[in-house]
Amino acid sequence: MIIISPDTELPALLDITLSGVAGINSSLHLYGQNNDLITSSDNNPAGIGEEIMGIGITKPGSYYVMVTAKGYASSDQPYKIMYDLRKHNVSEEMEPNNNFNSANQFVQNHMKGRISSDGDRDFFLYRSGSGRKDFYRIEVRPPEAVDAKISLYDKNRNLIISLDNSGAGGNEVFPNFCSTEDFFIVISAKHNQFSSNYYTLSVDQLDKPNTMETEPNDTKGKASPVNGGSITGYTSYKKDIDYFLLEYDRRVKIEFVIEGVKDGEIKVSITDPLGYILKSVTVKHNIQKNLTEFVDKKGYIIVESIRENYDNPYRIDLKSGN
Ligand SMILES: [Ca+2]
Ligand SMILES: [Ca+2]
Ligand SMILES: [Ca+2]
Ligand SMILES: [Ca+2]
Repeated sequence: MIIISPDTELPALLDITLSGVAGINSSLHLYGQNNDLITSSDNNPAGIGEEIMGIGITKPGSYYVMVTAKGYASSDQPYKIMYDLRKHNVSEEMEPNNNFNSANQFVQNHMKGRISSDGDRDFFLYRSGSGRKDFYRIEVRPPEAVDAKISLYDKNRNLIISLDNSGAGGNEVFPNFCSTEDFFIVISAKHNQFSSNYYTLSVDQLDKPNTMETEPNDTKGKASPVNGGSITGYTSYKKDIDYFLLEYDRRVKIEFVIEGVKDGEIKVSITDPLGYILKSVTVKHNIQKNLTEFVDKKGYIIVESIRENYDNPYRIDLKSGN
């Protein structure tokens, strides 16, 4: 039993460690005030201990730890349980946070957490609510052993997109996520991948959103409008396609001045009003290429990602002639 006294500064985080016993496959459980199970840990094979990390304690009182062994195995070798109650830092996850209702709220622009067991999912709520289009770079940097995945949900809990572009230890990035309202970020990992090391999750607002594409814009129907004489976009994920809508009141000759993606490669096409490609150019790296085409009142610019780079944008300036 762990007693949390009323003088303890709360919320706090509780870590519990169970030592291993040779030949025993143990599991560790934490129960709360009314004998309700808060969480369990059964990650490791026989002979290796278990850990329960970063459980949020918000109320004083009695908490119970239970240790069980699988099958009928027994041993006269003793085990040890250690626990530590530490101050909660607002930028650390608080378990359990395994569903929308228990999502941890972002206070600063970064969070750290752990995929602490097989199937652990960490829900975070980012409060935006400005009502206008804001753009964010969202990035998770996992520890070496973990192949992380980011899933983004709108405030009504509908999935917007899942990103799983890199392998174990690799960052997952959405360079220009657009939202006008609160959104959820869920961090998870591939089956059987967990670690007692932290990942970090950051959400940084981009400064210059006025010419930025609005994802998702991967089809004609979701094309981003072209505001003014230039557009900016990213190869936002693997095999990303970006559509931009061109609209004029007459047939116009346009020179498209394209600056490619540094350390990336894109294919830029101009289409007729129905979306059939008239002209294409491939742009490697951030070199500049020009394309001139007539747009008969309506057309599309299509930017296809050939080699993604999540750090650098492309830019296209439109110069209309006669
Ligand atoms: Ca976690
Ligand atoms: Ca979790
Ligand atoms: Ca894009
Ligand atoms: Ca796109």
